[in-house]
Amino acid sequence: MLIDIICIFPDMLSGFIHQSIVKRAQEKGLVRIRLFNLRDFSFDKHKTVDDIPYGGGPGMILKPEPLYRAILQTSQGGLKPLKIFLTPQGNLFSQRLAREFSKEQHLVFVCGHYEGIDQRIRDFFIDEEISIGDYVLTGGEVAAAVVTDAIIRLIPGVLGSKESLHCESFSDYLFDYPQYTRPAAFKTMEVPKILLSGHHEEIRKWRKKKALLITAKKRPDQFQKINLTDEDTELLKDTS
Ligand code: 6GU
Repeated sequence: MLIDIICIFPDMLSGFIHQSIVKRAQEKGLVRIRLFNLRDFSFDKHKTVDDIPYGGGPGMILKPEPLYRAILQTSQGGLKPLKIFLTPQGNLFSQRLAREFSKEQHLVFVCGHYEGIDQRIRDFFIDEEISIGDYVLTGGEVAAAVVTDAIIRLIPGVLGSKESLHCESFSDYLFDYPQYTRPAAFKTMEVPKILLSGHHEEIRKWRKKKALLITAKKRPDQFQKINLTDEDTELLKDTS
């Protein structure tokens, strides 16, 4: 998979793409991330990437020509990429979208800044608009990191066995059960006895029940989407 990010502050993303699991995924050849600095696609002597809005008003707008050239550059050679503009006006990003995007061969993220980008780029060169939540960021770079992170971890082979994904039906809407590590007693606080028992089947059930209860309590909307198995229903009946 190839992920291209077009932005005006690539330094905001260079740390992210060279750390941890994202770095390892690239070293394993499972994903390649390229950062494109929009200024490199501005040909005037001041490397201008923005201008004042037609019709007046505050703020600056990213000019169409550098964006067009950068988008064209990312599309050289390969198949037609999916081009995504990051904006608070976009469709809300979700685990479902992360799964869909993780199946693409080539993604291009365009990060906005200032008051926005020239509408003609959005109308003619962008396939999808994505938002990461109902709040306003100063630019799309942080959103690009969020979306890229969520996508990369779903690419087969990216997570090692240590961090491996739960099976899909389990992970999609269900939160994790509570986790503990040593020591078994920390100050006066003890780890639930069942986890020290060595009874694997009882531990599995305890965890499943906790995960269901935590999800129901914290996110009833998500809990509604879970197809409960007979075992789940039994576990929830038992109030002990
Ligand atoms: Cl994708 N961009 C910006 N600038 N702000 C946002 C966002 C994106 N998603 C939520 N807020």
